[in-house]
Amino acid sequence: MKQGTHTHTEIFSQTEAWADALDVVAGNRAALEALFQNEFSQVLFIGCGSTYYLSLSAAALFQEITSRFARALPAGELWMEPQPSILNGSLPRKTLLVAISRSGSTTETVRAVEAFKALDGGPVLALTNYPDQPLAEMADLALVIEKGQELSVAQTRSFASLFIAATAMTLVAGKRQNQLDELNRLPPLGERLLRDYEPLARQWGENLELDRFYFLGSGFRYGLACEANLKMKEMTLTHTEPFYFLEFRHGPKSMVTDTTAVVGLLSDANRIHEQRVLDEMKDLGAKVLTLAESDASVSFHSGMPQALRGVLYLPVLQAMAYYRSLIKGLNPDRPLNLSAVVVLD
Ligand code: F1P
Repeated sequence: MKQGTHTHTEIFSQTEAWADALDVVAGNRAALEALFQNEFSQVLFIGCGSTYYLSLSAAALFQEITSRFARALPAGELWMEPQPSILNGSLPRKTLLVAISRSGSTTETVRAVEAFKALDGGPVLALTNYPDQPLAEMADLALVIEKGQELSVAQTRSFASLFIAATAMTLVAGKRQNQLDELNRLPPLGERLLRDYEPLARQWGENLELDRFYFLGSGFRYGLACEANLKMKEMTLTHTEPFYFLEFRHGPKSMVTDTTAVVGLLSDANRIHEQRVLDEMKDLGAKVLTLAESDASVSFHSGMPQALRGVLYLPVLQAMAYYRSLIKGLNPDRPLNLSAVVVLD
């Protein structure tokens, strides 16, 4: 079988998994509404690697949309330090734990949920792609997006499916019915992006003059920048790093050379500040790639509110990493030294 066949299939078919995620949330609407009737002191999102980065993005989005306190932690941190993570029981109300895991069997995530339940921290909501795994079985409520399952180690359609589920779940929590319906526009928009920007993804992916990538994103886009950074590491063994936009000036920009790519996940409201960072990096010799609703290297033209369309930043960046992996003679289906699930004995 040709190198990277699974990854290619999973990236370019992913909008089916996006639609499945929307169906699963719709099917669990009543249970989600009942869950969010509760007042929580905090909503704690956890995951590992890709799903930790998803947690960063989901927590920022949840807090922005619901105005409830939300944060993200690596699952390993909750496992090792459960009591400080829920403030040693000092919170006036329970914590909602949102555990995110493609496999549902990553040891740190399972152990973290066990530790949280042992402390009677509060209810557990699972977002996962596999139904018959420990996480789905331990959760009080599990959103299982089976069409996000994948054979490749590096997460692509699984991540996007779980991110859409997190976005939709957040809109339920925020009682935004009209915007929930609007999410159904995402799968065709994703199809169009993959079709229209496949050549650009390939062109940037196959440019081996670029030897380092920096992904910049602010707000909920920072977690997505982290994920794009990880795809590039896992699939292509390239030095990459993510930063909040304005943070890049405070030291890391010293690394910029004329073989550096700087990828900006632009917002709407703060674009003027973000673009200024990118212009400064271009003056330092960087090659700049922008993704935004409009007037960018990759323009979504979605007509959707910014908080609903975060998933649109992913497909082209996943495809770029895929093409770079192939041109480097690597196999994106089997990244070096990695397994699909980290199981500790
Ligand atoms: C998460 C994970 C990531 C890693 C890679 C494989 O597993 O191990 O840490 O980046 O993408 O998946 P999961 O808990 O989401 O199944």
